[in-house]
Amino acid sequence: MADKSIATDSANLALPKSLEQVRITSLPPEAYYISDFITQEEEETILGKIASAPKPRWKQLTHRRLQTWPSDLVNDKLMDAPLPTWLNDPIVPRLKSFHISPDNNSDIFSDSPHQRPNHVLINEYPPGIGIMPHKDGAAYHPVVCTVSLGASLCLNIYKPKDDGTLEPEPAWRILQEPRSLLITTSALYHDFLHGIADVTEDIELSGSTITNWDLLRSPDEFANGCNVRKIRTSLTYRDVMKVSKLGGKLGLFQKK
Ligand SMILES: O=C(O)CCC(=O)C(=O)O
Repeated sequence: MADKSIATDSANLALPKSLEQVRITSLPPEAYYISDFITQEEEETILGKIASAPKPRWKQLTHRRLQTWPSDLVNDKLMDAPLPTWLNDPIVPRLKSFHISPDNNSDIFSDSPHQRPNHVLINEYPPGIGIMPHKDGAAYHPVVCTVSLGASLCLNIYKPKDDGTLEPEPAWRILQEPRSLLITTSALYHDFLHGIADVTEDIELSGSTITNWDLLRSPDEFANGCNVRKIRTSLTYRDVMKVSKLGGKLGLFQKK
């Protein structure tokens, strides 16, 4: 790995020089997986910040809770406000540091309206809890960067059938380890659905069932074919297309 990789900042991580090196080649275009995107220390710091957020920051759903930063969308629009520093640094500069390929110096957000993610959704999944298959919709530029914290789980990718219903079984499964980054974009964003099963164990894990197996940090950890779920928290970074400047000026929708 050392000859193909470069540490892009002071965190001493062996990050890829270009995303092409970490493309999940068996998936429709495009998805990328970087197993060591943040350090253990960075993971602990972010989890600490999430835990110490004021209680009203949490939105409690039936089985899952979430935080939205800097605020919820209103009619698909974001009130202009910066991300808090602990969500911006080191993650956003690191996302912007990857070239798409050796002959394309653009970064993954070069074509997005604000050239960077302006919104982060924090989802907390206890064991047994997932999220229904869905598409992310038109509010966002079609680049999704998901940082996983705390534990591993499988993200399922579903093909819609011609009649609009779903195949019952996922077409692909992506295993996301703690501290990893998954980027999904293009056809994978527009044409396929993603979801997380409500299970306490991800089973039948192997090189033939997990589409990013070759890119995992620790495939040996799943050598028995099983991942026992623990609390997994995800940070979903996206660029919301429509931003209202008024909110920032008036200080609206900015919870502390
Ligand atoms: O937590 C994840 O990895 C997926 C989150 C997701 O699909 C969403 O928030 O739309």
